[in-house]
Amino acid sequence: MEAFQGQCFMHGVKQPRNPWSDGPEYITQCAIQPGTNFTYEVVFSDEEGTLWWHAHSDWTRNTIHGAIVIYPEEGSSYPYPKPDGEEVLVLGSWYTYDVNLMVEQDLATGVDLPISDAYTINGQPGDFCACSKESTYRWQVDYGKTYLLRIVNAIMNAEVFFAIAGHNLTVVGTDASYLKPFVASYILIGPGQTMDILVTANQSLGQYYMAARQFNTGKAGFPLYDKTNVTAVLEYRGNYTPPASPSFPSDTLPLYEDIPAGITFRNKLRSLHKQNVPKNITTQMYIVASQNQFLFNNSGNVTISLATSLNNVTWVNPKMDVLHAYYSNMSGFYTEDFPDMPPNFYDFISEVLPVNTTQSLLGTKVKVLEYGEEVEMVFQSSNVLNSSEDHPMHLHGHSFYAVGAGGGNFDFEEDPKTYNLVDPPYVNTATLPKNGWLAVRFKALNPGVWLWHCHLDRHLSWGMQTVIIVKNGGTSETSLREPPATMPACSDPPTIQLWKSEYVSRNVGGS
Ligand SMILES: [Cu+2]
Repeated sequence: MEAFQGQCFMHGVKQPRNPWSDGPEYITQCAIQPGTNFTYEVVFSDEEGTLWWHAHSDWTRNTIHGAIVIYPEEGSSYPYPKPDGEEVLVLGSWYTYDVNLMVEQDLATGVDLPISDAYTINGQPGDFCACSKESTYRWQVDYGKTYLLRIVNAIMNAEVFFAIAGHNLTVVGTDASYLKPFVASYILIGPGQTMDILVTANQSLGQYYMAARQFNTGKAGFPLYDKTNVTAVLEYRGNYTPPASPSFPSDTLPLYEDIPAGITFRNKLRSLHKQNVPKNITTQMYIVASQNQFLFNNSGNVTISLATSLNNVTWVNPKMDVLHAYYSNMSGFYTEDFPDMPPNFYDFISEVLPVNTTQSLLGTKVKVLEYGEEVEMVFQSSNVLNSSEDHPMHLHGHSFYAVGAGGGNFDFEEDPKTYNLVDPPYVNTATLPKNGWLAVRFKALNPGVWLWHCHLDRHLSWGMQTVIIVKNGGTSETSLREPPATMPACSDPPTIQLWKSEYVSRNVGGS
């Protein structure tokens, strides 16, 4: 394998008391240098189903990732009839060039970040890409059998719809947590999410496309996104004459900008059982996720640069990882003042917001929580620059309850009345909808340093992230484990760092 610098993250594995093996660069460790190694100790707890692992440095996760399958414990079984077989499909992005290099250049000059050349299923774009036709991924099934399909969205920057021609999908789990089963003709899955689906091979012997395409919630009429219809083939074993071409799910796979189809699917997710949702909230936060724009000094030229923020803070990586600094009581690497509220309130979803509605602040601001706190975070999407779009928000070290979501500005009086506090999905990633809000709750029972971020890498690279530090409880069982004997050293400056250039401290159109 070619030497690379990076580190890996077990996406969705809670790693109780063990942030040392969580992985994100500058949050819980520094990069593993080429020629060196670091061993992760992965601690599973209540996860059951499908998760995945991926690199968490620059955009290396594009190629460095894989699925994690967690079976029911010995002696227990699935909460549905045992499937006859199973299959893993990993959705990915394909770039025909060195994407990390391109990202680095784009961040240095402030322009938009790269768009993929195609999406892939198990590494192949499929029959509609000439280069892939000979090697399209094929899944062979036997008539009459029921399979558990485990789908991972490892795509860099896109939620996708997915459907199989002629076959229903029975969704039974997401993010390694069981759901009340429901039958769907398509699913919607965002970056970071995993979904477990039962598929019964009950159609005429033949070949059927499994297809996905982007769910684009970006600027209306903005044509620049990857329009690949990625396909793999579900093919029946047996004697039959193969068709000239497999059938395509054209009647069930929603179109790129079918917002109602996206919302309808998300609203179906319910935990299998009644959940113990936190109700005595001790920390309440309202967090606005926004696109921003800056003027900055790029080697003497004043340049416009894109950025993103949470509560108006654009995250800047520290030179030493937050975990090390926190554990060793070293000051100067981060501050504990990530705000609970946006600095000012405006009509977040207005179509006519000036670009300077908020001037984001560059900082390394974290939120500190006491052990055992019951937390509610309401995320609000902002439409600054008319660039509101879905944000798949992902928390490390915890799953959380996605108790509510809706359109418009969050209404502190009315919207909480719509929360599902009975059987909300228990997930590690949930979508903050375009021009809407998302409410999540969790109990802070995992001491450590944990990243909270948008799982669209273009937003992550621009700073849409923060960190929660959960303090130790009173006992050794509620406190951080000892660090491993050695952690990768923080000797080098960040390889890709926001804002390499010196900033002019005013924003576009600002006074
Ligand atoms: Cu985002």
